[in-house]
Amino acid sequence: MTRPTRYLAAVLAMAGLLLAGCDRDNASNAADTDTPRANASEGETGGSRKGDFGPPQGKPIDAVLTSPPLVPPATGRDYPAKVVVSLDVVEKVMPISEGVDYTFWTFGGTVPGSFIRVRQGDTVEFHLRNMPDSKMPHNIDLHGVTGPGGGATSSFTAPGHVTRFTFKALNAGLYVYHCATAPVGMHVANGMYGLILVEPPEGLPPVDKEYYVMQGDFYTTGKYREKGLQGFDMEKAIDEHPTYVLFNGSEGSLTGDKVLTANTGENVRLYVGNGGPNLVSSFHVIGEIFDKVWYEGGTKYQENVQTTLIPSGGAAMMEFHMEVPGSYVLVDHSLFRAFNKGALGILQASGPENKEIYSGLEVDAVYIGDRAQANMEAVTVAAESASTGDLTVEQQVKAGEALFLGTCSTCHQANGAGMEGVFPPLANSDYIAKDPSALPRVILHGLEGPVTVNGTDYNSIMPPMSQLTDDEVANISTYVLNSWGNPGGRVTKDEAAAIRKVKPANASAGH
Ligand code: HEC
Ligand SMILES: [Cu+2]
Repeated sequence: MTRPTRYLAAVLAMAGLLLAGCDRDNASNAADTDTPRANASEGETGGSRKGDFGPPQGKPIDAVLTSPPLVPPATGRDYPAKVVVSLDVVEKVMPISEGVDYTFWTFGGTVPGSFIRVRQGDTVEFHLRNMPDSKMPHNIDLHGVTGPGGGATSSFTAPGHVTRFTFKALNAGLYVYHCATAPVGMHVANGMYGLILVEPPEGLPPVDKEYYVMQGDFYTTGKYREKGLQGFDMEKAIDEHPTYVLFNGSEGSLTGDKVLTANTGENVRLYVGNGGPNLVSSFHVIGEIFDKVWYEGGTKYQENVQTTLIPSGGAAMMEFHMEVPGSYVLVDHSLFRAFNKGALGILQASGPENKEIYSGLEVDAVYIGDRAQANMEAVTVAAESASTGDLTVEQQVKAGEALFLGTCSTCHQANGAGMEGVFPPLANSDYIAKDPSALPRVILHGLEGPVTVNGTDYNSIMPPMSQLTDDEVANISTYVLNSWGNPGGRVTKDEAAAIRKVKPANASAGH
């Protein structure tokens, strides 16, 4: 831009701002950062000092609360009201992964808890009701509250009791709420967090779809995907070594038939929180660029963002326009969390192909593998039979097949044929026929250096897969033994456990 045009643009931008009144978004959107405007305080909202719009007007309103991934409708109000929020604390057993149960402590019966939406200047009358069958007392600290403890000091609630406190929502923004009863970390680790949106007085720009996603880290006594009811592991929590890192409290909460949906041509806004208690999230949507991120849940937005950092106890809003149909994968880009601890969800966009923007040819499996599908029932069935002591070879084979597809097939191929000169075959393998116990050993400890399979030499590395549970190792081994001309037989969980303890000389060093 030439000098005069730029000057004109700045003047127009200022005029636009005056006309728009309190449209604060324009402030961060100023095209020319070297104009005086950018340094002035016009973009400020006044924070809490300007957030009191006077006494509540009209009749009290009952807040609409929604369970994730849904978001309540915009308040649509241009005046401050008294809003009554009634939130139930429910302790309940729910699946944390396929065939894995966990005793969650929840706000509203879900993890994360119910989404609350109010307007800046509203007076919120908060009722916290702890269900009579709860075992623990609980309270609530809302980060959108101005006052000691954010409500926690006024809301200690024993089982079967209700407490009430009132606050004025002085600051606009997207805020985390959580339980703050000792041991606080444990209450949060058990799922006690959610989001409250305090809309700015003019509301947020309308979009086509809004979704609520919240990350949390979980600490179970068993390994990742170890079946059955799992307890909370305080040691792992203190060491910050989560077994699961999840969106919306359960592996698969946003995959399979629970994917988020949108159409091409639509604008999508995500309200994303991080309950922690320990980890910071590098939130990313594979295949999308955030057109706008209201980073840290505040008032300003950044544009054209790939990955946004969401601190524990923090939140962000992000908006993007859908151009190309297909699966967009929500991840914590600390990738082991996504692919080995569960922090993965899917936004499915429908609509006609748009080959000018993307050539097409979608292969879900590239990123998602077995993480996307919910059809791991065979694994659950096998685990249940194992616990009752009547696990059949057939059940092991079925479970092993489902697991093989996500774990081994990338290299050895789904039909066990391997890849010439690179990955040895598992089909009709004389290496396996010679010593069937090689299977669980290679799976758990990897393999490195020269090996000859069916007359062909390989000299490569297979990384150990010791992240698998003993059940999983036993089932995959049994599946391979009973497939593609291999000699048959079975490997039990106890055998797998014994082999895990002994590291052979030719194991891969990556253990
Ligand atoms: C990242 C690629 C990769 C994955 C995934 C992988 N392997 Fe391997 N596997 C190899 C390579 C490479 C070798 C040969 C290692 C060498 O040269 O020492 C091998 C060797 C083997 C062998 C011994 C040789 C043979 O063909 O009989 C077995 C058995 C085996 N793998 C089983 C498995 C099973 C079961 C899984 C899934 C739990 C698995 N592998 C996953 C790459 C892989
Ligand atoms: Cu609690």
